[in-house]
Amino acid sequence: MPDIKSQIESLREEIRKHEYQYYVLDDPLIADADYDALMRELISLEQQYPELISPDSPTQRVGGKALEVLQPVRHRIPLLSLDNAFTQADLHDFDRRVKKIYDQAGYMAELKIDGLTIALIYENGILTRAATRGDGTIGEDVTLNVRTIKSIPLKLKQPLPRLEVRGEVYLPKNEFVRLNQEREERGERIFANPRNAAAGSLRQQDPGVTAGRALAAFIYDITYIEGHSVETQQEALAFLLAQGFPVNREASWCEQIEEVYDYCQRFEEMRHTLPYEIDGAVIKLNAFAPRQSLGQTAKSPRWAIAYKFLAEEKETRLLEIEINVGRTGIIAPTAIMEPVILAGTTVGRASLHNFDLIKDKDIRIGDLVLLHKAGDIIPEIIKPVTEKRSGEEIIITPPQNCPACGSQAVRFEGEVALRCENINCPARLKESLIFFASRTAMDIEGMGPALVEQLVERGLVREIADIYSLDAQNLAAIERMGNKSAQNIINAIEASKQRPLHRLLTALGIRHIGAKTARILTREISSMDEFYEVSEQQLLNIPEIGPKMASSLLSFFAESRNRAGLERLKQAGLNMQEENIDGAPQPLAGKTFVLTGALKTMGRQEASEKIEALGGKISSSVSKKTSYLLLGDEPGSKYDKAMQLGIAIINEEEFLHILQQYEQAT
Ligand code: 1X8
Repeated sequence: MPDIKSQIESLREEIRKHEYQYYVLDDPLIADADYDALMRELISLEQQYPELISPDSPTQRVGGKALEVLQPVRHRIPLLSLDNAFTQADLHDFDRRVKKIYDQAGYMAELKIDGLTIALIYENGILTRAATRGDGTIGEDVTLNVRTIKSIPLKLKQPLPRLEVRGEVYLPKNEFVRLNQEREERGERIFANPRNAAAGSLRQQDPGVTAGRALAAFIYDITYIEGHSVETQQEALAFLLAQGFPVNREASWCEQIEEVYDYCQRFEEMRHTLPYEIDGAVIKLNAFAPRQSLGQTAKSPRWAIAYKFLAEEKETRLLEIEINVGRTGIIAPTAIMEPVILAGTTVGRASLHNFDLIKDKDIRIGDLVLLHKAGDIIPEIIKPVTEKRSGEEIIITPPQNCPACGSQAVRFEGEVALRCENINCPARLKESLIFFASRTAMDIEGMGPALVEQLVERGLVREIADIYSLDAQNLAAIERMGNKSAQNIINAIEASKQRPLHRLLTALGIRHIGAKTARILTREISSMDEFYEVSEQQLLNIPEIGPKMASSLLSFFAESRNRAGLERLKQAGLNMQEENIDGAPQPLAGKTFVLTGALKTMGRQEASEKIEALGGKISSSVSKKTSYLLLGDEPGSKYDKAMQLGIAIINEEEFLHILQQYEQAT
């Protein structure tokens, strides 16, 4: 038994180390699959010896029952807010006030993360409580939810008697975009910005929901410590990092306030290139000693200040509303506006998501509207500028019918979206075809939106399988299409018949079954015939497949219209098998590639697919396990890392050569 106990504990240490490397340092030492294997081993041991399970085990992040309501907690040390600075002069004022009390300057300039403030308490090195800021005095207990955030340590490197820290939980920009896309497809309300999305995710009653949201965190302050002493903010950040906390790496020591101002300007300019949203910088007197004597105002300390960036908002005119029908039948309004430059790009369109939102915000055609970018990326109308109305503005009403096919627009209970339910709707058909032919799906070159529009308008394609009945003559009849291009497209269509099953499965656009899931499915279920027969249990036995995906697949294959469509595709000669099922060559099996910089002949996605098709793996960062670093133009820090570790570095030409060598075989 002591043996098992220490075996389990050392396995946990190993896993914690890899989580730290991956989530905090962004520098994994092992491949995902190897990490998964360690986790499985630990889970299996803990199943055999349940008495040895402890709450700080990496397996215990998601646990506990869904709560009725979040419990209020009082902060022992109130969480103060910060005074704001907006100009260089404000920073100088701050500097003067500080220097009156403490003459040796020296500041830490840090990024101000636009997230949700949390306070964490560790007792004897174990995370015992996490609370939201609330009003600064009373917050909410979100311990179970915070435990699901992988970068937050459940156990510190050192078992300090007591440590209280403060930080920000946030949703990375790309996760925000993904989450909203998903919600929109499901007809659900979308989050206005990553901050709201993070708040909504953290204040969940069910930690299982939080765990699915890919929240991240930065910890930036020690509010109380026992068993160790820190004298400066710089030391504090280093100490936090060493204890396993995610610490933002952009913090910078500045001797003078001028440097602080440079820092603020630099990050105001490059804020859009960061993967998370920031709304300013936080400037802290580096030394802790004078904090006491500097004291605080009613609600803010005098030793720190927040430099706020200008909100990037612009006014522009709403010209008209375009109504689009998506692949899944969702009827969504888009605002067409006079183009303006916003956060570095020209913006002339913004999704309005649904008609409830237009009504709630009272947006009218002809309005001047205030525009910003949600999550720093997605253009969004904040509100109409009602003071500047002329009275001529036109109120927008939801359509009664699908704008493309005229069938009645319906709204399901609990959804905000309007939908067209006609699966033969030409607008839905067009979107389905564009998706079917797209690069991640059947990859039919030349079959983009313009051609699809023509094919559907001319009645040449009424359902997906019709693509495979087209001939060069049909196509040549289309305006501005020469014989040559017609023939090229026919060749591309012909070539698509040989695509592996996972691409066809992706192309069908079944809800919840994207490219990645399709690949996972076809590893286990390798022919279309098997999909016809598959049971729910069989699907659920695949670890990555959840009940929503399973039920979506089953209902797709149960629908006779879908089966008839698939039958026509089969008759047309489409491959209905996954490649490599009977040991087709996988020459790159066991090799891990990391890509850096841009390639000339193909996109990163395409390069990744090609590597995977040959059995290789893609990893996002260089580690000892990397077999090759594929070097494109303007490589980043991965190059230096690979040099350091002595990883084989190949250029694009060499990569193409490897592909050529093997590709014929598969
Ligand atoms: C709020 C924030 C602080 C920091 C980063 N992001 C924030 N949202 C930081 O100190 N680096 S400090 C702070 C506060 O004290 N209200």
